Amino acid sequence: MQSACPLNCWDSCGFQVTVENDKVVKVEGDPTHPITQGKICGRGRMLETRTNSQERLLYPLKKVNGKFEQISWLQALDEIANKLKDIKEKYGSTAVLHSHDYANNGILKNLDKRFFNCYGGVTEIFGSLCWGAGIEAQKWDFGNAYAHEPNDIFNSKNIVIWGRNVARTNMHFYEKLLEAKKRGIKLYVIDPLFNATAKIADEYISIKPGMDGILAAGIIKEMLRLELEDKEFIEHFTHGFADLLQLLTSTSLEKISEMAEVPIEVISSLARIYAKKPTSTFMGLGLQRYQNGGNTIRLLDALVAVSGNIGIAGGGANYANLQVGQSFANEEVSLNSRKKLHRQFPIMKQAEEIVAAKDPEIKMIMVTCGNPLTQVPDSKVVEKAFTSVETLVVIEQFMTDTARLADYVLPTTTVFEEEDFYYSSMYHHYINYGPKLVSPPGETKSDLWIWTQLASRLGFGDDFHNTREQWLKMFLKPLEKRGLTLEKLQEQHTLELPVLYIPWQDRKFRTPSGKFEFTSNLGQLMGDSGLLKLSVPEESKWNNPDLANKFPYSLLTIHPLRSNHSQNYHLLPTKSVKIEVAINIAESLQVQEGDDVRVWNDRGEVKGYAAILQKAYPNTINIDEGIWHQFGGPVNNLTSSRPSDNGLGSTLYDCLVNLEKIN
Ligand SMILES: Nc1nc2c(c(=O)[nH]1)N[C@H]1C(S)=C(S)[C@@H](COP(=O)(O)OP(=O)(O)OC[C@H]3O[C@@H](n4cnc5c(=O)[nH]c(N)nc54)[C@H](O)[C@@H]3O)O[C@H]1N2
Ligand SMILES: Nc1nc2c(c(=O)[nH]1)N[C@H]1C(S)=C(S)[C@@H](COP(=O)(O)OP(=O)(O)OC[C@H]3O[C@@H](n4cnc5c(=O)[nH]c(N)nc54)[C@H](O)[C@@H]3O)O[C@H]1N2
Ligand code: SF4
Ligand SMILES: [Mo]
Repeated sequence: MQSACPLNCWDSCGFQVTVENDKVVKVEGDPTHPITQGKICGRGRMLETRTNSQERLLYPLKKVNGKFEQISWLQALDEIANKLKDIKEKYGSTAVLHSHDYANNGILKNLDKRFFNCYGGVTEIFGSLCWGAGIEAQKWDFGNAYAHEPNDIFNSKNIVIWGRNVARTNMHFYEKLLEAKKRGIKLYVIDPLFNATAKIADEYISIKPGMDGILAAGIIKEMLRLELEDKEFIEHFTHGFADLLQLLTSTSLEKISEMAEVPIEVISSLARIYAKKPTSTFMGLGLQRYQNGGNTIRLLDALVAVSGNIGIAGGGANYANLQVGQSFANEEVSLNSRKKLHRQFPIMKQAEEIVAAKDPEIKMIMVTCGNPLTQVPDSKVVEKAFTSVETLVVIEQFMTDTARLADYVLPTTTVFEEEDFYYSSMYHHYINYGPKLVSPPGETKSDLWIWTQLASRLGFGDDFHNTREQWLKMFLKPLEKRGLTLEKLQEQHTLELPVLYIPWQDRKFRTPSGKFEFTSNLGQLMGDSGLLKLSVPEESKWNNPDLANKFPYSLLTIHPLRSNHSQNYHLLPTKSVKIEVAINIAESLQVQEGDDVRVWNDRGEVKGYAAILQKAYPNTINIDEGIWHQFGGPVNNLTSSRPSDNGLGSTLYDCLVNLEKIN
């Protein structure tokens, strides 16, 4: 039976699921899906294991004297609803915090917003650990973050991948890269790690973490020296070019090469590649999880603009594709007007904010689709915050590190146990239908059922009085006039959304000036100078030489191959932490493959075994993210909760550490 992958991922795959006796027995790719074409990754296949796992949470749990006890749904819902009522009366609704991420791409998962709005407005989190700095950057430059449709890369002469681990995180794009190579299109990969995508590149450029913006500035400078820029585009469709020129004249190419640690010949060759149009640029999310992350993406956008690769087939500054999520009636469905009180904490700093909150203090946290104890930076503070509140409610499928701390754990369904449709605003623009295929095990209930039950106890049951079908139709409302109806989706299982295949082709940018902005008006409205800068990571020898002396290595914590974040570690055989170290570190500390090592900084430590990276950028370490406490994690013991330059992103990879061999 056809279904869809719900995971937070670039690819949003179509599934073909085998069901026997009300049980999912196999998950494979749907060969009829226009983009994903029958191939899926191990994380998709493992949704069968997740669904059937003996470790699934099956009953509501309440912590009594430090131990979980099974309780009835009636008791759980009554008690939680009463607490919500009491808190609202005594302290106001913003004494409740809703902590979440995006573990499930189902559209109905967005109904949590409606619930909290109808309740009166809770303390919400804003920004994103994932892609926040870059999204904001593209809003400043273009007015929005739009990508070209996937097959447009076959119109490129060159493809440049900056910090996207395509083979691991975006497998259908990888398939397209293989095809592009067959067609003679040249592929360049810029990354501190020699990853699986770098292996198929025509040229791999190794870069020091956090220095991509400086490199992009160097490429622009060289392009101008060689007079290879697109003068016509710059003159007619951009704003603030004089400011960019001034920035570039303030430094020399030699200085840029020295800072970025990229040879001048490589910078010069990249300038020629960018000028040989069309060149498409694909940015990953790795390179913007730094203090200078927003500015980095802005300098890459500027390079794409100066080279005239915007709004043309085979070009583009491809980062995210927000067109997809913007297709639905999100605003109307969420009933924002019901919100009476309003408070927001930045997602990366939620823990500090919880601890510091006054007027009102945070009395209760409700966690949905997220596992903050492993995923939010600076775990020590996160643990302190989540244990400090009177009531923690976690809606979960498994007993995660976050669920362990809860006062109430509510067991929820997986993708195959409820009807929804799924989409991702990261890559392609097709939505996929996922019918209910099997009965939920034990007493598991969908998130939507939980909201509906709580709503009726809190006096806004009427606002939740809809069938699933009615909810799905509400979200699809704006698309109906184009014939994109629920019936059609149910019948065809995947539908193409009406998006621009080549964004900005009309050169009408959604910025205040209507132009591509090198100097951002929106940035200025937000209190920034709006100017492009030559900024570097916070934890670096330039910004913090003492720290760099004490902690000489850059720590990356990239996404794991076999797990979506923390979701599969408990179901996989390997349980200890692999610490990948650049060969120069291993040599200088006499660390051999498999040796036990400790990584630490002022925030915390992680222990594990060493694996040596032969080709990584010198002084770089990587520990894949998502590891549970019981297996030696989380890596966020080491990371910082500082926000990115524009305030909306995390700085998870802007992290200096030290390493030693242990016995
Ligand atoms: N297998 C798997 N796939 C996933 C996920 C998963 O957990 N597992 N998660 C999904 C989600 S939510 C997301 S956000 C995406 C993320 O997808 P990606 O952006 O591909 O992955 P990340 O792990 O965030 O970024 C890692 C890449 O950025 C590089 N990098 C780090 N710092 C720098 C830098 O300063 N400059 C440059 N040029 N490169 C740098 C890393 O070496 C690595 O190759 O993946 C999605 N797909
Ligand atoms: N150090 C470091 N930290 C990172 C990152 C990094 O690269 N390095 N990446 C960041 C990024 S890009 C992201 S997107 C975040 C992801 O952060 P999270 O989304 O918090 O990570 P997940 O492990 O996917 O956790 C989601 C939890 O939701 C549960 N869940 C799944 N489906 C449902 C459902 O339908 N309903 C409910 N209620 N729960 C469900 C899962 O069981 C799981 O425990 O992590 C960020 N944290
Ligand atoms: S995790 Fe991503 S690549 Fe894997 S099956 Fe799901 S959508 Fe496809
Ligand atoms: Mo993400």
